[in-house]
Amino acid sequence: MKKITKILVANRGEIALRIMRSAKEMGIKTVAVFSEADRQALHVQYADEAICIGAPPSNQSYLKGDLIIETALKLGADAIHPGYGFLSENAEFAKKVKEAGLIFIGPSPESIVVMGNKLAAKEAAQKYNIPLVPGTAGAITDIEEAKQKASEIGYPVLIKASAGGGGKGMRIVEDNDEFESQMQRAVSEAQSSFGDGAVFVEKYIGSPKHIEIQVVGDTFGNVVYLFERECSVQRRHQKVIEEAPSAVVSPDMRKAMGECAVMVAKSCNYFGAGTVEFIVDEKLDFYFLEMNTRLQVEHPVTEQITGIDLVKEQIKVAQGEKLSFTQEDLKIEGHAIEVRVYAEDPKNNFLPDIGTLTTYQRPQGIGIRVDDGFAEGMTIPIYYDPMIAKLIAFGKDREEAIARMRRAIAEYKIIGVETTLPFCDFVLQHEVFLSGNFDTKFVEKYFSPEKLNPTEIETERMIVATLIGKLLSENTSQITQPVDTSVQPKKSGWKNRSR
Ligand code: MV4
Repeated sequence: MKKITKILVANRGEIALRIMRSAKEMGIKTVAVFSEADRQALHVQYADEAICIGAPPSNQSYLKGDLIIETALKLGADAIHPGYGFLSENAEFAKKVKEAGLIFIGPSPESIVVMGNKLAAKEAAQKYNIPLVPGTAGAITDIEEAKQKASEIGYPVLIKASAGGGGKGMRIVEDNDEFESQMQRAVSEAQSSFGDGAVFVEKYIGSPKHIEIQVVGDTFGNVVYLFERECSVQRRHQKVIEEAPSAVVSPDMRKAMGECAVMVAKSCNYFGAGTVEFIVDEKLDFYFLEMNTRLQVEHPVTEQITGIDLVKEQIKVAQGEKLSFTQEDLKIEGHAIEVRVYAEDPKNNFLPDIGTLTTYQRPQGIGIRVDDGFAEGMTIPIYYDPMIAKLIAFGKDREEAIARMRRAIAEYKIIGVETTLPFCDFVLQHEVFLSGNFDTKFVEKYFSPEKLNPTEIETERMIVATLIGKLLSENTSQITQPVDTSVQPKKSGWKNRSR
């Protein structure tokens, strides 16, 4: 067993910082790699050493696996943590890290390969009698056979790409007549996006909930589940709000899903932190969808309710330690919610709104955690994901967590870019969200931009603008008339932007 002494973090932004914090607590040195766009970034400042690896576009920096491995060797790092995104689910990279004599902080390349292929994942899960959505056992090769199968399953069906994920290469088919054309579209999309045209058919679950289970395994074959995260509030396959535990999952259902998730992990000899995704129908029947072989964006809600530092566990497992807890040691305490704060304009179809954070004041106080990678005055680069921060609220129960989150959203002051904070607040006060019983259609069904109230700051600005307007346009004899402050519009010129 070789203790890790220095970790190269092959990532940027909040997750790079998140990883370095746990490393620091463990007395492990850190190396940051960064692109030319991230010279001033917080992960660069925080690391013990930092090295520029290339131009801003990801394929010239954060995706350059060979260069990153070379850098780790040169600086004497003994392990690489890939974070999420970028190289995190690249089996080839994981293998090369290992071959270079370094530790990959994540599962084996073999686990990544199996779970990266949806058909292989379903096949592995099937051997353990995990519930799967009814569908074809393998890739479609014969169109008539596939149509026959679709009729047996019953329309609507869903055609999915085996190499896909996040909704890419998915096609809903309503009836027999459109099967062939939809299938051709799915195959060509899969081929062009993933270089693998293999597709399969599943029964289409109309309004599913998306509930996932966090698992952690060690290299001795021990695997435990760290309960569920409810991730149904999403927009175009982009998660918006995540929480743990789920309001609809009973203790029995939790145990059943947890044990299924552990078996899925065991089916591919999994070690490290991973997430097993399920869809759940109206009857609360659950079906295994896929496994994500990385640390996920929303992992903090699990950390908050279990008290487990998932990054620390990843590092311990990677250096060959046994899990220090059993399933019986784990229990849920309280309730945690995470909202993702994106530099996107929810009033304008969530258009990315990159720019400089002229004002950036984080919320504080009891039950609040902010995982971010920015500070006031920094510019959000155009090259990467526009997520500014993850805001996490924790309370003794769901109600308290929601109240804390709404208070924190009100405290969060971001000027310079539009953010998804007002949209998150809209969700948090919605009766359907408050009921706890919502599905992946929530945003589609209930959100429209008019639902957003102007923020306090915007309201103030509008009142001032209206007053000034009145004063300028009216002659002095009319000034004694009451001023109408009941303004709705938000004309673009009123926004304080520094771009
Ligand atoms: C489904 C489904 C309905 N029926 N499979 C979307 C991304 C990929 N992980 C699988 N996805 C879905 N698979 C069947 N048989 C609906 C979705 C889906 C979805 C799943 C999880 C979270 C959000 C979603 C949004 C739209 C569709």
